[in-house]
Amino acid sequence: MNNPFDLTGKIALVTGASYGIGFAIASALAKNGAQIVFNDLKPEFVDKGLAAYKAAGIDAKGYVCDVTNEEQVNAVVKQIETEVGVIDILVNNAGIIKRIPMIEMSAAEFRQVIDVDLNAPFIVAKAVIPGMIKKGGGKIINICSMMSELGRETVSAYAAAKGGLKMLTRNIASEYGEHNIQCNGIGPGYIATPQTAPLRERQSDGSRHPFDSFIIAKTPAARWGTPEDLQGPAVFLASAASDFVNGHILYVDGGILAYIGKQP
Ligand code: NAP
Ligand code: GCO
Repeated sequence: MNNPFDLTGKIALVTGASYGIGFAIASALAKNGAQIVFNDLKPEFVDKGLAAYKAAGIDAKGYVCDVTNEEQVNAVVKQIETEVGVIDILVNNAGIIKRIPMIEMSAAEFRQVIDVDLNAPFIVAKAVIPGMIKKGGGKIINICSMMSELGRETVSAYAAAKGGLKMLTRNIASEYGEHNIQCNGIGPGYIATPQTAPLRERQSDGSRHPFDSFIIAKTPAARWGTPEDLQGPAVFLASAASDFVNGHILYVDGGILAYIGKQP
């Protein structure tokens, strides 16, 4: 039996992958044989990402592209198809969060989060799927969240976007499964990246941030996740090992969603 996790010959686009979760996932796909292409908002971040991939021994290709801009996305996907080849694997990773109490959040701020976290995965998937259909199939992985299932104070826009992304994932799976396209989600728990750094900052007296302690108590694994915790699940969903897995959100959360939380 061939190695079902082998990605040799596959072209993988990972959005927003200069660092953080995207970089970790792209690195794992590369280590399993995929050719990595990634984008970021600013040339300096693309350059920083290229240097990081090179340092990891990965020959990635980087493109400057705002995933919320359909014209830019369509142009970059065409450029990738010309310069590298038709995309086999798409990881919709790029995302932002704004932590603001809902009644204090402007509609523009709400829309900005929806734009990056929900509209952009639609835009990029729409640009990539026709090539996948012509090629005979593909893999789409949308990076969802605990907030695809749960709410909490100050993250209304993010939860709305990630809840919508869960259903967009299921709908792409439903609409394009007959073209041998599998679309699944990864729902990371609380992962130590720049995005969650404010939630882990040490207090002035050197004690843990209250939210840090809260997450430790809510996680059976009693730790924050690392981007590397997401690598195996991503390789699984990007590979032939998951050819009959479609419309599934794989939560990689150390058990948070199964657990009521440790008694204080
Ligand atoms: P991060 O450290 O903030 O990195 C986000 C990446 O997305 C950055 O490279 C950023 O580029 C890029 N990006 C943002 N807006 C973009 C746009 N309009 N166009 C192109 N790129 C854009 O976040 P992370 O923690 O690695 O999270 C990555 C994904 O996982 C996000 O979708 C996030 O919602 C999700 N997630 C994170 C956690 C967690 O605990 N960290 C848990 C669950 C889900 P710039 O640097 O140029 O801004
Ligand atoms: C927050 C965090 C979370 C994580 C992640 C959890 O403020 O609650 O940023 O939203 O980023 O999405 O899965």
